[in-house]
Amino acid sequence: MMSSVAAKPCMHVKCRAPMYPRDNISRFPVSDEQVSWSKAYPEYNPPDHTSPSVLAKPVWADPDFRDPAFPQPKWNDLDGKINRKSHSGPYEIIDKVPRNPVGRTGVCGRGCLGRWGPNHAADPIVTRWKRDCRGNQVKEGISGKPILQFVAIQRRDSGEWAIPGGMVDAGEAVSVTLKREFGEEAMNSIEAREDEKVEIEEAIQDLFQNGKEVYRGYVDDPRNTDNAWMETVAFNFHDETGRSVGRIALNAGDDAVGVRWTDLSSSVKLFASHELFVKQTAMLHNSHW
Ligand code: RP5
Repeated sequence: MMSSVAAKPCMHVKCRAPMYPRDNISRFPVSDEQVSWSKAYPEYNPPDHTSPSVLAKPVWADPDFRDPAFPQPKWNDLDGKINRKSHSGPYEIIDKVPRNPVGRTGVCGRGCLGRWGPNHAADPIVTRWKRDCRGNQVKEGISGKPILQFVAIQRRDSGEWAIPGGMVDAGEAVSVTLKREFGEEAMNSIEAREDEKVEIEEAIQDLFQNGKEVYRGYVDDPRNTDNAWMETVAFNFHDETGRSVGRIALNAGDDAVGVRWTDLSSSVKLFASHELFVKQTAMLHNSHW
């Protein structure tokens, strides 16, 4: 197996956009030079924002641990069924809450993320070779390399194209999250007929047996804050012959409003850090990028 991309990013960009997504909150401005916590920024005064949906205490959200009424969780550790370990190594606890390991984001609190500290996700990158009507691999004109395609979904929240990933539930194995999210978002398994469900299940079961990890670590997700951030493990599942998932009709479901096979190239624009994960996948297969 190839080694996946190093888990220690030193910069984030998408989580410093002027507006915090969904809630219409302005982020405190943070330039590239002001990201690092080691750089003094005495004027830094980010809004403390946690979305009403998180404050409503759904099962996937933590309580406010800044309130002494709540016992402190096991930071940097497995906390019951909740994984509070970071793929990037130990993070700091400042004023009772975790601090973003990459640096300032312009917002503190949790925003719309449920967990203080790392919020764990998993991303399935399902690929096949692009083929012409005779079944021959299509090569890109200039690089001469074969073109890889991956399954992209269009996110309901931002309209951006993305890998069909999702949050790892408390106590859930990453392998289960990968299959569940792909089935729900790219094949609409939730609304499929029983006979369709069997076909989807078989195709996914077969293909998802042999994945290769292409990334593990911090995600530059627009929802990140100074105290809560996304992390993921991205796996590539490759359908070499195109006869497994490659031949099943895609059907957007759950949090996705669109789904399609997308050619991999450096011009692809995706949600959060997903371009990095698909680039790693192209490198793995020595395909056109
Ligand atoms: C990203 O958010 C991850 O890479 C993953 O794709 C996604 C999980 O969040 P939801 O799609 O469940 O909102 O950071």
